[in-house]
Amino acid sequence: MIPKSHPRYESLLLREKIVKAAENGYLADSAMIAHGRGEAFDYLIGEKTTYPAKRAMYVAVAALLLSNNPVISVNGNATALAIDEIIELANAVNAKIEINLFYRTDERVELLTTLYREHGYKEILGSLDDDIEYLNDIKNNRASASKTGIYAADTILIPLEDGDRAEILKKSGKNIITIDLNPLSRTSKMSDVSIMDNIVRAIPFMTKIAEDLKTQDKKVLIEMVNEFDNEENLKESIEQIKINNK
Ligand code: PTJ
Repeated sequence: MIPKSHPRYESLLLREKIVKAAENGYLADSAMIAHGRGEAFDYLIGEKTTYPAKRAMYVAVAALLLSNNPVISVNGNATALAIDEIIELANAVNAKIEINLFYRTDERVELLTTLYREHGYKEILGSLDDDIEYLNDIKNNRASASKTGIYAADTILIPLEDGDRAEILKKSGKNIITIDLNPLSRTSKMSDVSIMDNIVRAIPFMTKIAEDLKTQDKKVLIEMVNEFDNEENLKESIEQIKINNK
């Protein structure tokens, strides 16, 4: 039990979630390395949501609301840190949720499917009995996608995604949104909208934004998406790291 008075309480709580998920068997072997990298970047931004991240979140939610078939792709780390919040966001923007693992094993897929169902999300895609297709005709796990989910999606939110998979998704013509604390990652650079923030802060904030943007005129949302420049926003995100550490 971590005392609330501990100066690194929030961060240690997230570590505990990751450790527990590893014990439960649904994390990738390298999940802790990925988490540690995220922690380091979060430290550099002062563990706070920056202005460019907020701007990217508004654009991301607008894009999700404008989409015909938006999908949130989930892996072990994202699930361990924010399963209930992901389900809430999916409901708020009317998106599907699909399990899509970089290090895919049937056992992990099965454990994650059960977990989402236990948390009240019955229609989880990417389960073992789902209909799978391959993106860009690449017949490997990296390119596998649910026929009614990612395969048919126009916009996909890919939090904490590996660069190889992000590239395959991008090449298949999808509109890609990522949440990645590393603004220099291939995934961040390749995405249409990159949110440099911790998934535990970003997802609940995006759900709040969705409640606000849902009442807006469609034209306003289109304008928000069209005016956004991801490269410029990433530069500003990197600038925030410098400003925070002066
Ligand atoms: O469950 P699987 O098999 O799909 O595997 C999941 C991981 C995350 C292990 C896999 O996708 C992977 O190896 O990813 P990478 O290449 O390590 O990239 C993950 C990115 O997420 C890195 O750029 C990290 O900085 C970032 N990251 C880690 N924790 C967080 C984060 N971004 C936002 N919030 C976090 N809490």
